[in-house]
Amino acid sequence: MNGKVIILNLNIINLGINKMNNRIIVLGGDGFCGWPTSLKLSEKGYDVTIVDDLSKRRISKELGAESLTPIKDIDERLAVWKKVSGKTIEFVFMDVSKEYDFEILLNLIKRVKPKAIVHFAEQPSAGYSMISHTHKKYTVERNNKATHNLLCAIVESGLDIHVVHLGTMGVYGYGTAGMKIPEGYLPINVNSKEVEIAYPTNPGSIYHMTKCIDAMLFFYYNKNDKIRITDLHQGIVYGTQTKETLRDIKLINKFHYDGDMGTVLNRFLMQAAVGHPLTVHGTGGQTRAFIHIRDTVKCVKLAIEYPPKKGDRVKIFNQAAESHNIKDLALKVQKLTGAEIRYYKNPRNEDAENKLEFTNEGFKNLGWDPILLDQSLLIEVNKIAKQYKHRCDLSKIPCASTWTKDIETDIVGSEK
Ligand code: USQ
Repeated sequence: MNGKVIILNLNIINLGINKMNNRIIVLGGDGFCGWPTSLKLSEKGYDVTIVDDLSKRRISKELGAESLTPIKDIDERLAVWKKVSGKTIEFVFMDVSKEYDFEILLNLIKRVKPKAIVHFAEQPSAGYSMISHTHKKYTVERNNKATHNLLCAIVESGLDIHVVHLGTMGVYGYGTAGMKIPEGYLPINVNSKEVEIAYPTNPGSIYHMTKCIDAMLFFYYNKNDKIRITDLHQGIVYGTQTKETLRDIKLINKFHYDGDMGTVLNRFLMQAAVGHPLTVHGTGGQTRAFIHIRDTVKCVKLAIEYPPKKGDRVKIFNQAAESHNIKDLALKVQKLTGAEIRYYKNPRNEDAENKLEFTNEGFKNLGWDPILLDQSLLIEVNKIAKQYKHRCDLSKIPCASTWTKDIETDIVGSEK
């Protein structure tokens, strides 16, 4: 009698384990957002497989500007993670944008049968995408083919897998039309009936354009094949370290500072650390959305935990904590460090000044309490930059790419 009860209980336990799918594939898991996200998911008990072709490392070499922080080989990173956490992350070297890797991607998906695939595997820089026609074509081929191959592979696998994609706030072009930018859908009135349309896109670079094209691919595959998709419209990320990357110096996250791959706030803090004037484009009147890297990983985890149901439309979150004006950020960094601010002729084709308001209720309703910029966060990034400033090549600081051929990036003013 007792024996029977035990067998029954074991069956229930087995059923529970089999039903609980904790497997996640992270495409682009070696990158600035992908690496700390993979570690967070692994720490939280997910069984993580990283897929990456290490192309960001190749691009750093091409630009002659490695990460300011020293990044270990992926094998060493993963071995150190195993040592400090006791957890194994599988690594698969693959370029998901390439036709010759499609079968490998499909077989991987069929083998792992993940609950979700997080898609970071795209060329992430607006500046890099504008360097030349070669870089424009590379960015389109890379980003849109990667997304399309992933969607095709999921359909082909016949599995019900949630795609969590890292998009950008920049798909909307930073104009607010007098209202807060909604999370993907805009209610409008047609013949006295309220309907919702996709909020209009207005990309400001080839990179941003690829994210708009991704959105179209998502709408189609969601409609036709019922793929469950969450698109994260992320703002500019600042910060470097997360709880997990801090666990060993060899797990440290990337810090791009150069004019093409680096983003504005981390760049200003690093410029202050090496004694370079802060490189404000134009008047600095541009307003952008920002998020700390620690919140990036939190939001991706929340997106995985609250997937859309089968048949739901594409779910869109604005993954950004707050807006900041570029000049105000430069003034904050100047106040903290005493750095000189320099105004450069803007290398980009963008509005000299804009307001930016957006809603981020989606994640807040799921319990997200956004990290807001304060002095301690600025000091934290500035400190890392100071620690590794010997690795900086000063000649790589100014932005090299221009949006159109006739732009020259002269200095037009300064503020001490
Ligand atoms: N800027 C400066 N000085 C600099 C660098 C940038 O004034 O040294 C200005 C730019 O002209 C722009 C703003 O700061 O007006 C933001 O530039 P950025 O290079 O920090 O960011 P961006 O090119 O917009 O792209 C970055 C990430 C991208 C992400 C996007 C979010 O590279 O992956 O999708 O931020 S968002 O901006 O919301 O579209």
